[in-house]
Amino acid sequence: MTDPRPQKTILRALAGEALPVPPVWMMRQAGRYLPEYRATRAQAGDFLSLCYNPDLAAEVTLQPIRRYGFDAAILFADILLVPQALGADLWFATGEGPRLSTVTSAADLARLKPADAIHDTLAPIYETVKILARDLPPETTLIGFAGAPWTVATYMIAGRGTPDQGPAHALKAADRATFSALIDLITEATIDYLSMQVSAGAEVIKLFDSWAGSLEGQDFDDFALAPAKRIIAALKARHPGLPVIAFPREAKHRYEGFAQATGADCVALDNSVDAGWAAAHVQRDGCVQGNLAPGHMVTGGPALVEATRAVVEAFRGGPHIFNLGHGITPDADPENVALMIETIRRG
Ligand code: 1CP
Repeated sequence: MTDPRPQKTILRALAGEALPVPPVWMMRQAGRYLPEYRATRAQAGDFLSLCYNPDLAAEVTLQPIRRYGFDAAILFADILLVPQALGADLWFATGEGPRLSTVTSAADLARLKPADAIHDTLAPIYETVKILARDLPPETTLIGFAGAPWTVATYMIAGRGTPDQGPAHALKAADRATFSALIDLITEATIDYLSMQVSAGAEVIKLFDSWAGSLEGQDFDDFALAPAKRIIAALKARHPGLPVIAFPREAKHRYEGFAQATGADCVALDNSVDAGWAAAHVQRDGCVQGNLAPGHMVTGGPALVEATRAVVEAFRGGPHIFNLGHGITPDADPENVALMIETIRRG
């Protein structure tokens, strides 16, 4: 009889196993801190052309795996491709981040496409997943992803990234029906999009709710928790056994109970969370991911080694996937990433 347990380290941690050395990957591991990424992006022309070019998107996904041997690869794409597939205009102004056409009324919402119309635009992404499922080393887990509905909605409503998600909170207060309908549309599209990623070969799904921290009380229940629960239930119904990582960034005390309330197999922690607290209150329910401060990838040195060991130590008693608390920044030194991995693996 073959052993039914998953063999890849990430899948073992997600199944609840405490491993002697935690598996490791890094948010934004394919990104501007790597010279080989910058070269491939230049070859593609611009960021969106890179996302929609399956060969080049697969290439940048593989670059950090070749360089560092991370335990997981994350599909190279962006959470804002879903709004674009729903009919929003999307462009990246150089040095200024993303820009989108805005959704601020029922009339704007009515102009968007239905959820099941996203696949023409997103077909190249499924192709990237297929290439990766074929070309990744056998020990590397392939993670697919999408933005959570609230976070995606904040960009669709404001037309850009915002420090306090003000425009989204304003629409929620002024016209809750339109706001909720937008959340529902994104939720439906996200289920279809992620399901297609899994069918193409993604082994794990991660849901990024980068702005969950600005939802309070009932709003957190309605717009962070409930959509995540719906997406996870639908995915697991279509793909039994699929592991899901949820990242309700800056959820603070609401990290506690998030896995149970949503059905997520793992909760990713940002670096504002005390690791000792999270071991007692979040890891109790299952796997956690995180949560080294990304600034260490810029500053390095003995402080990086010490902080890396502290994270490993705090989560040693249960299932843990080592990661940063947020994405690595473009000014990071690739040598510091190597030092972090060496510290995790050699102790
Ligand atoms: O110039 C460039 O090369 C673009 C920089 C960049 C990159 C490398 C953007 C623009 N997106 C990405 C890739 C990306 N984005 C990935 C690929 C996989 C990996 O991690 O290596 C993923 C998972 C994302 C997810 C994403 N995009 C999130 C959620 C995670 C997070 O960082 O909180 C968000 C909020 C976005 C929107 C976005 N896309 C890009 C930028 C600069 C932003 C943030 C905009 C803002 O709010 O200011």
